[in-house]
This record gives sequence, C-alpha cells and structure tokens, in this order.
Amino acid sequence: MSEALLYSFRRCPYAMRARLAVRYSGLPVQIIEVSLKAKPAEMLALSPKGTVPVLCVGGQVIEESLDIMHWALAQHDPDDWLLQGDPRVQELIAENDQVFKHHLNRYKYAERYPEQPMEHYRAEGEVFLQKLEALLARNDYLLAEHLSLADMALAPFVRQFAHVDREWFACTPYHRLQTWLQRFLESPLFVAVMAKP
Ligand SMILES: N[C@@H](CCC(=O)N[C@@H](CS)C(=O)NCC(=O)O)C(=O)O
Repeated sequence: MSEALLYSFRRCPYAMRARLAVRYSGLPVQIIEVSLKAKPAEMLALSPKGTVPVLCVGGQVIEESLDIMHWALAQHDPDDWLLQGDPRVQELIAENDQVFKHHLNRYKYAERYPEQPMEHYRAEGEVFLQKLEALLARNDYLLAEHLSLADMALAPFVRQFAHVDREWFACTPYHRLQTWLQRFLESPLFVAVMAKP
C-alpha cells in the first residue's frame, strides 16, 4: 500500500484535530502543508470540495476531519480516546461543530457581521464555554479522567475563541477551562503537530 498523505493547513483547527489523532495513533502519514490560496491540483483532484484536511490512503479519500480522526483511532487508540463509543463524545463534538463554531466565526470576524456588536457574538459563544467549565468540574478532562476524542476535537476551536482576546479570556471565571486549555497548548502532542513544516 502506498504511504498515506494528509493535506493540511497548519493553522486550520479542523486540520489540527486531524493531525492530533494521526500523530497519537502513530500511523505513518506524510503531512503536506498547503496554501489555501493556491490549493494543489492533486488535492483538488482527490477532493473537489477544496477544504483541508484531506487524507488519501490506499485509494480511499477521507475529506472530513472527524472521519480522519476516527480512521486513525480505529487502528490504534492506546489510551481509549474513543471512550468505548460513549455517545456523549459525538454529541459534544456536534455541538462544537454546529453551534459553537458558528458563534466563534461571528466573534472572530465581528466586523463582517455589523448587525450586532462583537460582545453579542462573544456572549453567544460563552454559553458553550460555560458548559465545558461545568463538565470539567466533574473530571479533569471533558468526559473522563483522561484525554478523549472530545478534548482533541474541541481544543483547537476553544483555542481560537480564547485567542481572539486573550486578556478577556484570562479574566473570565472559567478557571478549569483555562487550565485545561493551557495543558493542551503545552502538551508535547500539540507542540509537535504545530511545528512549522
Ligand atoms: N467539515 C470540514 C471543514 C474543513 C474546513 O472548513 N477547513 C477550512 C480551513 S480551516 C478550509 O479548508 N476552507 C477552504 C478555504 O478556505 O478555501 C472538516 O471537518 O474537515
């Protein structure tokens, strides 16, 4: 079988979560950093929708970040990131991808949505931060006492939200979430997947 290729963009949160799972699984995958302004023709031939990440392995093309994570974990998941199929993992990721991401975009690019002030979009996103804070009051990680797919799928998006205004985030009462995010940012796994190509 030819080597697996992962088309990625370093700063894209979807690509980050795919790289996290691939690296954790230890599978041999070559990462190809692309420019979103000039996507390689080979990538577009495999996946005409033109988003990253895209994984090409043994003739199969996987073009959704979550599917790439599942592909990696199905083969090697030494620390039970899948939490044995606990349905709460998928539920939390769905809320992140379908609701929180929507508010994150409006908060991050508030000037493009002048119907409301930035604080309005931030407050809408904060509802999800409050939910995560409550989950972290029960366990050290979102859904267990150890890392899971939920932490890794969400953290790149929470990072983006926190980094829109770092001072604001540092002053929020979400202390458990701040600690959780900091631990993620300093983890060898995250540092490794963010190394400049
Ligand atoms: N649902 C997709 C979303 C991926 C996505 O939207 N990626 C962005 C970059 S963060 C992208 O490639 N956008 C295309 C572009 O900017 O041209 C996934 O989970 O993989």
